[in-house]
Amino acid sequence: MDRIADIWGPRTPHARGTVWPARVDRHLEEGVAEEDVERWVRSACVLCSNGCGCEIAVRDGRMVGVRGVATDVVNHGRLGPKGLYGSWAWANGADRLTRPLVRENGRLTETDWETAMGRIAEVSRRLLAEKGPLSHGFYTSGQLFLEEYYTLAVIGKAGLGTPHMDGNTRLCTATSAAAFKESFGTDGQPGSYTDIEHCDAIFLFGHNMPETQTVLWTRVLDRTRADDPPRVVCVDPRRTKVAEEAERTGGVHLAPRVGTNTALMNGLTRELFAGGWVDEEWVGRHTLGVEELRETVEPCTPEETARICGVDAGDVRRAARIFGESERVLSTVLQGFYQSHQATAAAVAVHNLHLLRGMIGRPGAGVLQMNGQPTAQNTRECGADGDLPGFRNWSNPAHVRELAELWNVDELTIPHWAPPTHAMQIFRYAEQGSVGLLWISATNPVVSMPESSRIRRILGGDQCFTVVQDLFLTETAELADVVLPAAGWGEKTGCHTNAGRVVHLSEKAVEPPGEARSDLDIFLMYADAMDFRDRDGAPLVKWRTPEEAFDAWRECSRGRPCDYSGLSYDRLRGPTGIPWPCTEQHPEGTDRLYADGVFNTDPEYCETYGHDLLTGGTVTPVEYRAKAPAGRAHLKGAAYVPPHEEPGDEYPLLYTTGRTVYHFHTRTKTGRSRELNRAAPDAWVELSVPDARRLGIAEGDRVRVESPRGAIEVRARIGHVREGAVFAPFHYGRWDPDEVAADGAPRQANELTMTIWDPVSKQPYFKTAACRVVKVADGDGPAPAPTTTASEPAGGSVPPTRGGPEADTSAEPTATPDYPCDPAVTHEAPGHIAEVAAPGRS
Ligand SMILES: Nc1nc2c(c(=O)[nH]1)N[C@H]1C(S)=C(S)[C@@H](COP(=O)(O)OP(=O)(O)OC[C@H]3O[C@@H](n4cnc5c(=O)[nH]c(N)nc54)[C@H](O)[C@@H]3O)O[C@H]1N2
Ligand SMILES: Nc1nc2c(c(=O)[nH]1)N[C@H]1C(S)=C(S)[C@@H](COP(=O)(O)OP(=O)(O)OC[C@H]3O[C@@H](n4cnc5c(=O)[nH]c(N)nc54)[C@H](O)[C@@H]3O)O[C@H]1N2
Ligand code: SF4
Ligand SMILES: [Mo]
Repeated sequence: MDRIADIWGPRTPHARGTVWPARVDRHLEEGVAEEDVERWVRSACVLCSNGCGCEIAVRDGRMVGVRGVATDVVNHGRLGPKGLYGSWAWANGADRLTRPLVRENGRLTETDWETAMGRIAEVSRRLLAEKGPLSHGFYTSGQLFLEEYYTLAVIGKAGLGTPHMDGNTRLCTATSAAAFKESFGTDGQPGSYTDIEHCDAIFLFGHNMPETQTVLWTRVLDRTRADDPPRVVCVDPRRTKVAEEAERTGGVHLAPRVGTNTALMNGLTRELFAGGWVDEEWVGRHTLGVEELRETVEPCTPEETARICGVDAGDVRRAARIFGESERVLSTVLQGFYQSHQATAAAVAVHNLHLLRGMIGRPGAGVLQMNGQPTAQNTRECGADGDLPGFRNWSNPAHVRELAELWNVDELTIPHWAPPTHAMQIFRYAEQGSVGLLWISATNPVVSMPESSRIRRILGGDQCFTVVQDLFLTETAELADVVLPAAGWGEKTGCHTNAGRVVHLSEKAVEPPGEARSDLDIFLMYADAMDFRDRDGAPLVKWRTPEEAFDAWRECSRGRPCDYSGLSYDRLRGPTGIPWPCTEQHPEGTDRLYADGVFNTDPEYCETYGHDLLTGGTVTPVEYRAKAPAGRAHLKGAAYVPPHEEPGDEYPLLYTTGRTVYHFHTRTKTGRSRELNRAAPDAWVELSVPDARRLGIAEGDRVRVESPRGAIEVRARIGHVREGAVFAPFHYGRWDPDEVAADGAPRQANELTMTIWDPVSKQPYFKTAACRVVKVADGDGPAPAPTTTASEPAGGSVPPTRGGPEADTSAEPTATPDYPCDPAVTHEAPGHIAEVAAPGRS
């Protein structure tokens, strides 16, 4: 089976309330047969937040393929195209970094670890002596392991004492975390993937799940293609595969104007009130703020919503009716909301819909504020995003004290006098030079941060010494002062937690190339070089191995919402990943949160006292305590305000960006997979049919797309984006494995995006800007965009996207095992699920 052509593989439809059948997907390198595989090593895929349980095939000390784990709760054996073709093949690339590099007379030159780390420690010590800890900034990832983040967080917070630490999770799931905190008191995914098996309707808000969590979408398809399908509602300005499924199931496709999500959500919320679908009794018992919310959304009639969003008022009513009349709705939310205008307000509005209907904490009724990156959850819970580890509240002195005791350091060392510095601000400090050492690990900001020309200038300047820790000499590494070669997935051991809170252990399968070292070892090496100590003069970081780091983290998480105390490496070597919280009392983990209708909003327990969603203004501890939330969730709204950059005469179109199924981010892994790269070898932009006609642009023509900040020249796909909007994939930087980019013209989507962020989550807006498009030259064939996805051409004779012979994979149905945390399995009586009452309802 060619899983480039057939992205989701064959269907295994099944009835509501029954377990998703198992099927094992497998792919081996061309020329390697099953019997050639010497070992299968347990792991979980790190090419998206789904975190599918898998095993890595090893032969002659190399990774040569992968297969799904049938007993894993996350994927029931399945893998998607990125997992099959892209998870391991990059590791064998001839261009891996194998030795540290330091800049000598302007050029990066190979050296040994002692020299490279010596140079970092020298700069670090000098800056500490001259300027103190605020001279240090760390920009990390959503792609390392838990053990690595926790170690980095301890070094930053208790060793150095700098608040300037964040992950690229700021670009990714900061809004998810912020929305959880605002509504429920702390971070933590309420829902479960098993909700797919129990729901009557699925709402996808700005989430192109068919391309970005392909295995989760397979799970959805196996319900929507059954005899009793849930209805699908899609909120996306492009006609994605979600939109097609919405049409098939009698749902709705709402295609709002880019940047108007909050207006749409306010319209839907008002309809719940107007339709009498609010569960007043439950709301009274379990929430705060319903009257304020009712007032906020009151002006947002369907007609007003339709006017702002450019959708049909009848469709707004129909979507609200589906939400209002369903007993169990599952909502998922991702970058179409998080990276767009009024991000936190829009994401919180999804919580509001669920709270108003009392639809949270029971099977089928759940929210998945998705993550994107595989380990983004760990960045957040371990505090590598600047938050305090364990979802502790930096403005609660008792929480700071707990950490000081755990780490045996002075409370005053731990930064808590102001909010942690977000990534965009850290780069501002690096631009000004007040951050004199910026340490970047496992992320490629030259391609992935907004306004690329500015990022290149910041990293290329002399005002800040930069360290880059990566697998490859990326566009970012090329600008560094020191480059550290890291071991990647499969070359080191560690844990990560998926978007559904499921924790997996990824075991080391092969040796890293040359002198590359695990990120954990690199951080430990720095801690040693700096000789960080605790209050008693003992080494601050008391672990050496991943397992010891994990055990230290378990202690740190104990008693907090993300409680790992019942987990161990041994337990994670069992048949499946396990969802936190996992404690002695709940050894199998917890499938969904808030089943008792009690939220984490108690002032002594919560992670934040909250913000005004419109302005980002903070709620003070005194104000918060006065509300006496006592475990009730917060209903919070914000009026819609127009985006900062709206189309006008000069830039008449809306510019938005995102992904394609075949590539992961800046392609350092997927660009090195022949199968994946061939399916989407170069950049493009998507235009609507009417816009293309007006501009005289045909499929495959070369076009110049300009915003006030920059320009790109790429080929045009005439496709299914809504009129007035232009969509660009953000994967393509300067690096070009096959040198297919015609003429070296700029093609990086972020040349055009803005330096601007959400007032609450501080997540930058990659999905709102104004642009213009002009034709540069006739095309010599179709755009290099896939035909199998939302990028499908609107017409014409574009050859279908295929993988070819080496893309051959297998998919074997297997007996479906018992998944311990699936409610369809644990409640023995058939039909029991339908009777599970909402918390507090019975
Ligand atoms: N194949 C693949 N999968 C991935 C990744 C990858 O790079 N490639 N990356 C992973 C990561 S880190 C992430 S964060 C996720 C992201 O996963 P998604 O959020 O699903 O992906 P995006 O393409 O960024 O954006 C989703 C949709 O938002 C829509 N959109 C654009 N503007 C707006 C708007 O104003 N309003 C609304 N409602 N929608 C809008 C776009 O049309 C797009 O279809 O994917 C993860 N999975
Ligand atoms: N315009 C636009 N821009 C966007 C987005 C968008 O939708 N539109 N999405 C944003 C989002 S959601 C995200 S998540 C970011 C992603 O942006 P980036 O994080 O910059 O993207 P990646 O290409 O995943 O970069 C990860 C880097 O880590 C390296 N790496 C992988 N594994 C390891 C490891 O184990 N150790 C070390 N040291 N290095 C490793 C890889 O080689 C790669 O260079 O992009 C953001 N930028
Ligand atoms: S869905 Fe995500 S985690 Fe699963 S195989 Fe695909 S890329 Fe990997
Ligand atoms: Mo992301």
